[in-house]
Amino acid sequence: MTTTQVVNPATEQVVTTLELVGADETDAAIERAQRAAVGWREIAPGDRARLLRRFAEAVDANLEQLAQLEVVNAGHTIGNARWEAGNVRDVLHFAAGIPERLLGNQIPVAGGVDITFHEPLGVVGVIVPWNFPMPIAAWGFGPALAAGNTVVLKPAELTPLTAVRLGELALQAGLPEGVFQVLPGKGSVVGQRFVTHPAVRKVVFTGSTEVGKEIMAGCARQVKRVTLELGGKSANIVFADADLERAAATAPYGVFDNAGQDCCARSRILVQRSVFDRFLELLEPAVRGVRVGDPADEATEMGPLISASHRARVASFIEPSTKVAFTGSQPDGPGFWYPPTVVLPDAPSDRLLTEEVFGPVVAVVAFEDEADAIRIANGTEYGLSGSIWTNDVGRALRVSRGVEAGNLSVNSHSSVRYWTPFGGFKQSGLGRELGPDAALAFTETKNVFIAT
Ligand code: TAP
Repeated sequence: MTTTQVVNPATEQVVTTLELVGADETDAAIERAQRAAVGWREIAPGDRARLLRRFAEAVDANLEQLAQLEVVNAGHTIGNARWEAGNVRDVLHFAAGIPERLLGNQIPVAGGVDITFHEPLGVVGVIVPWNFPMPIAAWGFGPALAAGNTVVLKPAELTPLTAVRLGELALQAGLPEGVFQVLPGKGSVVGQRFVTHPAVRKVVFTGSTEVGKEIMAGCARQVKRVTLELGGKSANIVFADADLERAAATAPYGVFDNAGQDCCARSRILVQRSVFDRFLELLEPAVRGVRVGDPADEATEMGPLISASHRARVASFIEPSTKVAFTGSQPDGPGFWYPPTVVLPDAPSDRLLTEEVFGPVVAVVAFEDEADAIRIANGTEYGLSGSIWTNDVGRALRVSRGVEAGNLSVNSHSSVRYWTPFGGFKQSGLGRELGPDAALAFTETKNVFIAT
């Protein structure tokens, strides 16, 4: 059996060694899930709801343990990790409201009655990246289970610990065996088997756009359903009429949260030319003030990057010719640290403006007017999130409608609420998670006509 060493990215110490699931065990788990699906879809809606509520309560009762695991495994700050475990609980409570509300239609027809049903798909495979191991897992398994599917879940190899614990909590809460299984393993083995095994009827993939395209192509062979949550290069657009002090004070947190390893990171700041210099003056102390350090310390605002190789990838974006405006701090000693870094690219083609760095690096550029801001914001293959800072409500709405992205916030940097839809335009993804319709992505609509 292959094993993997789980490393604490803040200390570089090995936390534990975990056995990885291979191809045969993946097949066995998928077959268990297929058998369990028969019973799970037949459970009375109220009982399925009750089991999901119990699962949510088990997560809540173990919230601190889950959060501490994420601090150690992913280097997330303890504040963020608590929010993430709480998000799993909330997604499950929200999902628990679904079984009794999965309403079909009754459509007027001649000669009979026409009704629709939202049927579960069967087995759903969820593939999770390392950047937000808990919430991203729950956004898939919560609504999928609620809609009557069984779930096999593959955490990222680097960050399996919280997912494994969630699998245990599901069983403790009373979910039947085989309904929710966590399979730590390699993407090329376990993840690929989700794509190729015919009993897996849908794959929910969150990760890089590159791997997402492969998953989509693989799923096409079986016309397998797919939801993709991929990369981003989101714009934080600051107009001259905005509250500049607040825009500058909050901009670091819109990009450096989770050390920039966030698909929604506002990694391009677009500033109206008339206030460009003033904005940079205000941004500098805000960036230098970001508290980078031990993620277990309650006061810490930014932890390390996930691994040495990821740090090397982030660092490779800063070339000798890169104009670095200023940087924040980073601790000495072991750990995969990288300081908050603000760069001023010269050309629109600079890869710091076009590629996802997935680290604490932000590029600041000037724009002339509203049309120019929208043009620059949309000048990327991605379209996940973004922010618009202005005190003109008409402009806020015009620009919100103009920017090609799935999740925008005005005068704030919020992207995610479990009861509002989340997902990307263009190459940032396909389909939506969360929100009122989350469960429908895990069903097929069936139309039945009954002659009277
Ligand atoms: P990836 O390398 O794409 O990995 C994501 C997951 O896919 C991991 O579990 C990985 O397994 C698995 N995987 C890799 N190759 C596979 C294959 N051929 N078949 C099936 N599964 C495979 O991404 P990452 O570097 O971990 O995560 C960072 C990326 O995720 C960024 O681009 C980021 O923007 C994106 N992301 C997007 C969102 C949303 S919501 N849009 C949210 C978070 C992250 P291993 O662990 O074994 O490699």
